[in-house]
Amino acid sequence: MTNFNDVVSQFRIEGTVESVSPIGNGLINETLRVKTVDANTPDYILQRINNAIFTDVDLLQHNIELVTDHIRHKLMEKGETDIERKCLRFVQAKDGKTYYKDVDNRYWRVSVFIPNAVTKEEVNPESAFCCGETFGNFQNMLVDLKEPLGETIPDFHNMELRLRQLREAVSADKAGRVASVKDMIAELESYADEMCLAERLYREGALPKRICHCDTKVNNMMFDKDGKVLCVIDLDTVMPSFIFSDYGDFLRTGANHVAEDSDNYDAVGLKEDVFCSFTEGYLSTAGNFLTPVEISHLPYAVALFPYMQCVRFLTDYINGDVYFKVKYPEHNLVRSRNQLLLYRDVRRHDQMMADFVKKTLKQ
Ligand code: GN1
Ligand code: MG
Repeated sequence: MTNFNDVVSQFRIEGTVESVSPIGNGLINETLRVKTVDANTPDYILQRINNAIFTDVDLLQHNIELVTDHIRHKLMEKGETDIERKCLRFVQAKDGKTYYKDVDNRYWRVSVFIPNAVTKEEVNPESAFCCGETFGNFQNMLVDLKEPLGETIPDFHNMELRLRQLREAVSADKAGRVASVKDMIAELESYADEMCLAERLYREGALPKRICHCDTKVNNMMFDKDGKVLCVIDLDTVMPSFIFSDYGDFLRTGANHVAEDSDNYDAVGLKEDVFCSFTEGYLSTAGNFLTPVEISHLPYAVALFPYMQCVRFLTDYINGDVYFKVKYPEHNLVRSRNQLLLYRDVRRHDQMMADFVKKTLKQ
């Protein structure tokens, strides 16, 4: 059993720890809330970094420090108030680093808990606009970051790599599950070339990489009590990527009628109203720096992310559930079925999405 108090005592926190308890529902890291006794000292978030996935913790924390410092600086320049609630702050360990490696080679970090804030699990058309605005603004703020960021998970959203990983999993068939998912694999393969378009455009020099969040879910944002966005959290995957990552991945979860792991398959599908308001919000802050190629491929991005996530969940199912946390043996299979159905429904909206993007930019 981990003694969390011992871990926390390695960091330069203020106050005395009262309790440490789990919070959040991420699939990768373990997250805990640290309450301090005195009301005048902040509470904290303690996280165990999953270093099987984020193998270079030093690079990871370096990226996060660069990003948070840059954003904090921008907010100060703009004369923003309440900056501590609008930008995450990581606490130094005794050696001055923003992480601590314990005797069992486990990595930990501590950030200041943002008080009087709430997270949301569901998106509605009203909040979708703010979400789009916020992620567009996040990319916009980082457009002029001078120092290059490393890739915390190399080729994280590279569709060609994700397909190679699926094919390798299929050949190895470690968990003996391939025979039961043959149809799905064949269907995914039939869309493979089309879905690797971004990588081809990149090689041709037609599509840039920019600093993106790469895990744009509504539960990775903090809101104040009035529903206004305070800040974006979960910065582990902030790295150079195609802007499709932030735009498409948000809609993958935010605009699906059901959760990504729901087996209510008949209900899976794209919420058009959320698509429309998220797109309007995103273009209101990102529209001025996006290139025509990026803009014309936004509908492709909406299809790409359910497709990619289906490939990733199915790969993990075939490998015997080694990456995503699962609650029952078929969990990854259910998730991949759900994402494939979402992909199909998104494709039925291709024309509508393209028309809507055009119309929004004309306004
Ligand atoms: C993982 O841990 P969480 O839920 O923030 C994953 C995302 C997936 C998501 C699917 C580093 O994110 O890419 O979209 O699960 N993060 C990583 O629910 O692989
Ligand atoms: Mg998360």
